Amino acid sequence: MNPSHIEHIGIAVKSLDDAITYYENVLGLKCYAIEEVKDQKVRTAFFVVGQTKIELLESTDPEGPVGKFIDKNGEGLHHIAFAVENIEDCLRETEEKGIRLIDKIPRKGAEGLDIAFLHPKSTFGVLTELCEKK
Ligand code: CMX
Repeated sequence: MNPSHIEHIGIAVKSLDDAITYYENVLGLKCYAIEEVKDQKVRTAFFVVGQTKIELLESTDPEGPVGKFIDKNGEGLHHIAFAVENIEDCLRETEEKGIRLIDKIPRKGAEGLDIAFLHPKSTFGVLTELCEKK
């Protein structure tokens, strides 16, 4: 798979506005985009740090993945996303190696990237996302 870099780190928050204030006023980062991803039931806010982004995730539905995560764990680190090339090949190889896929076929995520998730029960407890900019 050989990812080129960590594309982003996803952080689940209760309030996008409150969390943006922290990232801007304390860390001095600038939120450059807010986007709703309807099929994932989240609103996202993005910051750049070097080659990596921080993606804040606010749930728009308690039954969505982030809503359920916060209900169970509270706010915090939700997933890590690796930038890859040929995401379809990566998924096929990953499945052949016995890793459980959440998405067998890539779908469109925030910022128009092709994305797919690997199940945290197969990846040592870390929800893992592969993403490709096409
Ligand atoms: N990190 C680590 N473990 C997680 C997790 C996470 N983010 N989310 C859930 N889990 C664990 C749970 O703790 C639970 O573990 P136990 O069985 O030991 O209690 C197990 O996975 C099952 O969790 P669940 O609460 O029953 O939830 P579901 O099985 O319904 O869903 C998951 C879990 C990972 C399959 C689902 O959240 C999913 O499909 N995630 C991928 C999509 C996503 O997260 N979208 C939001 C971001 C979108 C974006 O970035 O644009």
